[in-house]
Amino acid sequence: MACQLEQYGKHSGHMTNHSPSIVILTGAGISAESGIDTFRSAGGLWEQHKVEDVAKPEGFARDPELVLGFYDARRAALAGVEPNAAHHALARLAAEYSGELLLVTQNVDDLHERGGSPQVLHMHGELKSALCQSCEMRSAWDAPMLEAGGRRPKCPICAAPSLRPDVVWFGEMPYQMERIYAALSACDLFVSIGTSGAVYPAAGFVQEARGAGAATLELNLEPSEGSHHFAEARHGPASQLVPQWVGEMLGA
Ligand code: BJW
Repeated sequence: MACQLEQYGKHSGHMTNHSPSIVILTGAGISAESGIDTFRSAGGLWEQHKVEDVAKPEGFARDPELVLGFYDARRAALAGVEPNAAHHALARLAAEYSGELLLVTQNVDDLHERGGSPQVLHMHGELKSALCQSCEMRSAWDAPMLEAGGRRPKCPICAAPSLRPDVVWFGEMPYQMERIYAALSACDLFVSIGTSGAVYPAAGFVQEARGAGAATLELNLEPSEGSHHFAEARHGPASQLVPQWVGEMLGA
């Protein structure tokens, strides 16, 4: 472990005698080998649906049934997929690493949690959460939001039939940004896993961390749009790269 931590410490203005603090950002690529479609790959979600139809508030206002059906199908599909070696490796890191670790995911699936990660910050929301547009409260949700005959289920809190998926669409503010930026400005190492770097503000995290003196590492199938911002980049499947990197960090 010492060797790997010293390597990151060398770059870091924050490095003292403590274990380096790490911020990890994950994207759709980490769940690809579990069988969940990414967005921008060939055959990915944006080839099957127009972004403006299903991932913008205006699309939901125009055709709520289309959007609810899109998210109902993705929520139902979670029952048929399992976390892969990359999710399990990050859970192992959380359990065995002595320094501070913040796991931020852009993913709305629950594979980090099911892989054993104890704390996951879902900056783009979660499929298994409903947001009521009447009372603005959130509820755990594992059922369809579009029922037979086009009926909409009631909010468990205020009973209005006004639920929407608790996800962040384009033009909306991602969740917990203050906490994320605070962690980025204080971390020694920023690691980005399985994300194309096409969507802000997540795509700007590497520059934020690097500007604050952190070492930066990309683990992705191929160079991302922001690959050149990273001090180090490793390319290949997450199920191989992530366990290997975690092993290096833990010295085993
Ligand atoms: C593998 C692999 C394997 C495959 N192993 N790797 C600045 C500049 C320009 C524009 C903007 C800007 N700031 C804001 C904007 C506007 C906009 C934006 O970014 N637009 C872009 C089109 C340019 N951003 C927003 O509107 C955001 N809000 C916002 O900015 O609020 C204001 C604000 C201001 C200041 C500070 C903070 C906020 C909101 C963005 C919401 C994105 N929502 C979605 C949908 C969520 C719900 C859902 O899931 O349906 O989030 S869109 C979609 O893209 C989803 C994802 O989380 C997100 C990122 O996708 P991701 O994860 O990177 O997936 P892919 O498919 O793109 O890439 C997968 C990668 O994995 C690839 O590289 C593969 O190679 C790799 N891979 N298999 C390892 N086995």
